[in-house]
Amino acid sequence: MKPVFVLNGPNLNLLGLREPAVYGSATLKDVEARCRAHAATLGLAIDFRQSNNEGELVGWIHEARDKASGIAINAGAYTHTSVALHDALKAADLPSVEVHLSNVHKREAFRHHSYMAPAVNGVICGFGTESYVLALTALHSLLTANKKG
Ligand code: CA2
Repeated sequence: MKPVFVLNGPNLNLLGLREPAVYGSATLKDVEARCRAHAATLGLAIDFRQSNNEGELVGWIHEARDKASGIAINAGAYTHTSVALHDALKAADLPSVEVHLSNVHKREAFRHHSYMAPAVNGVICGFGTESYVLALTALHSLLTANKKG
């Protein structure tokens, strides 16, 4: 099976280095390692990437159309601003999950709206690094059932 793309947006490269009270002490490398270990138990391959550039993230979603079986995306702050990422996810037409470390609904009002949510199968937020693990489990279920929701 093709890999699942795990895509991470702006500032997620700072995880564990700043704001541990909000995002925890795990670094993005730690999150990647956790994803790799869990994906292996599910029999999934993953391609884990991070970019601070909206256009690069759009390009990776386009690439996923041919090269990935599904997408887990933490678009960071672009979650709340990016029609371009919304359109790319819709066009990709792959099983997909929006993921957040924090519970965005408990935070500032500007984080309550997501442009990703209407373009994906489901949303997981608020469980820290575990959110990624849950997102991979959800993608595995979608892929096993071979449905797009
Ligand atoms: O909770 C999440 O996963 C977020 O996607 C994280 C984004 C934020 O803009 C979203 O509203 C929710 C922020 C990315 C990480 O930003 C950091 C900033 C400073 C230090 C560490 C991480």
